[in-house]
Amino acid sequence: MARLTIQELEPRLALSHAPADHIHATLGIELQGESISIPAGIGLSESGHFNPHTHDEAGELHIGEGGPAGLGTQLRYVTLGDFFDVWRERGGSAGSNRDSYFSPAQIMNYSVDSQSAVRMLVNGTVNEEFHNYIPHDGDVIEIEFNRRSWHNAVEPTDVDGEDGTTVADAQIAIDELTNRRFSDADTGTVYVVPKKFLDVDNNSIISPLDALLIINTIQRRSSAAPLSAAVIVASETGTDESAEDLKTRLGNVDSRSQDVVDLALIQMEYDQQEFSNQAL
Ligand SMILES: [Ca+2]
Ligand SMILES: [Ca+2]
Repeated sequence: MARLTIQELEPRLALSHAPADHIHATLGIELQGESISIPAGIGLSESGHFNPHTHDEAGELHIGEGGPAGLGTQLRYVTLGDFFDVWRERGGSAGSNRDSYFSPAQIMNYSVDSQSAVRMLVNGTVNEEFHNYIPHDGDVIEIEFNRRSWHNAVEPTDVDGEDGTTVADAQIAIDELTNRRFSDADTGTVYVVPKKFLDVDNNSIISPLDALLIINTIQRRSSAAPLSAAVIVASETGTDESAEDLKTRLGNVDSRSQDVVDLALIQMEYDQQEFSNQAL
């Protein structure tokens, strides 16, 4: 009898629903601080529906509402991994998403490496069952992919960890200085969970100097002459010309690379922001 008592304490026996019961759980996915949308109609098609599936864009998973679990033929408890399988292979009216994968090593098209981590929260508590987790009715499930550090030890000016150092990295740094989504506006102190490699100089705050270091890196790599010409043209235009108009005009001046034109616009944006009162 003692053995029976132990079995009753196993988590799977604590489930309050049967495999075919119609239950709901809400799923949210955040990759480096950006929420990704989970479309309506995943797993729904004219020929039938898969289990689980979605009816709206709120991330609500409808579970147990039809036949077998996931892509298989068995009637069993649905796991979170089943949802990603359905989204990837049987997207239905939402369309299949070829990036739909989830495991401790990967979320969507982001692979976990020494500089990143994937974390799953169920109703606010860390859960390490990942794709094997069997959702309960009313669960709120959050999956996050984040950096382990605010600083990119491999290439400090590569803020997003993609494609090396580009104008996109400078734009991300300036956006953070402007909007302060991940750091304190007065002190530059970063929040707890790293989202991007925004701390270029690794001093534990995000300041205008971090953005400047990125701009300088791109500038060093670009051809100096056309760059300074582009910046002069940019600075002479004043502020009443829209960025799009300026971009077109700069692009027409000569065959300057798009990178140079983009950088000139970034520098204009940087100069126009009131960053001088922020902590360096
Ligand atoms: Ca980059
Ligand atoms: Ca810094």
